[in-house]
Amino acid sequence: KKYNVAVVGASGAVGEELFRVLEEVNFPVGNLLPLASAKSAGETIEFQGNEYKIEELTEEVFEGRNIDIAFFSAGGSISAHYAKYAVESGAVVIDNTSHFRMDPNIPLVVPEVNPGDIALWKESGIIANPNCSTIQMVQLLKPLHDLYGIKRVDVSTYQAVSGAGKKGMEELVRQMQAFFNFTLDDAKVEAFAHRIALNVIPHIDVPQENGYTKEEMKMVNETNKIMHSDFAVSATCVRVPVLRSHSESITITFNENVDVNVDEAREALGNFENVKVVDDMSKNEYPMPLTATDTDDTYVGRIRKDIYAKNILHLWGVADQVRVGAATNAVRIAQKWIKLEENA
Ligand code: 2RA
Repeated sequence: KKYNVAVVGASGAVGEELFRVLEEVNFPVGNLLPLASAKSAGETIEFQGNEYKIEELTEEVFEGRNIDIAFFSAGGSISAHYAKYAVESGAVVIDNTSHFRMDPNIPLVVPEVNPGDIALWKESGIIANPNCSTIQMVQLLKPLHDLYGIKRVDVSTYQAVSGAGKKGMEELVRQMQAFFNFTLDDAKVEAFAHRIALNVIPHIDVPQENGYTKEEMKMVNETNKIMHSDFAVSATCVRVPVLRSHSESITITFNENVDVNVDEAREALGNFENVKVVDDMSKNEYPMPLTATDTDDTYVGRIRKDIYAKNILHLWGVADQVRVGAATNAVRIAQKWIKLEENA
């Protein structure tokens, strides 16, 4: 059976990656409907050797198109307004924005972690895709939570500029060009609060009243919703001048009585679906953005026990956030949704 697929945000960084992932996994696409704002409508995209014209996203565009699966990735306000029209037309919406994530009636899914939640899609017609930095973290937390029971997580992220979309990448490249032209001081700052070239910015998304940023609070709230847990999480989210793939330094405190065995933890991580352990300091082997970019795996290394407390483990995780943290996760949700429908 083939499935008719719409992609809202077809000209964006995640939209473009979605087409690539759908092609690579040989997704059973029937008709394809690429959608975007009026600005990008009329542009073409290539999929499986054919050219498709991007159509303008309107309230009526889904009518009579028999769309089965609609991927939304064009910003929260677009999903807030248009997702219902896709649902009313009979499609399941897989939404990559933050808009629906914390709605108690909408499942928030990382297929390796909480695939069972996909079945709740029927309540709203929507399945939410978590934030990129949350997805790659819960893939590492889940096997360790099952093994030892987590009490608290402290994470610092090193997030690539592509997390802010194409404009983030373009800004870093433009500023680096300016650096080599000796004009960096005059380079435009638009995508981030400060210059990102040769800098590090401890500020991602909107500041909240509690002193954290929205990105940091996404990591706190989404983690416990996905994992059906209630442990403490504290995040510091930082933008770094890397084009692609987010890195995370994660400190995990397990329940009081746990005595962490590093080999056991490493084995649990290595056996987890779509996680790869790269961890041999004697050979300078640990994951880096260069390791993860353009792959569908989440990499983990620098796995080590705390020097002072037997129930604390430190590790370093890296994943391509455009793929694992967005497009690939969305496609994996769709694949599981298809299995569920076909077995219904
Ligand atoms: C970022 N988390 O990296 C965002 C993208 N979803 O800015």
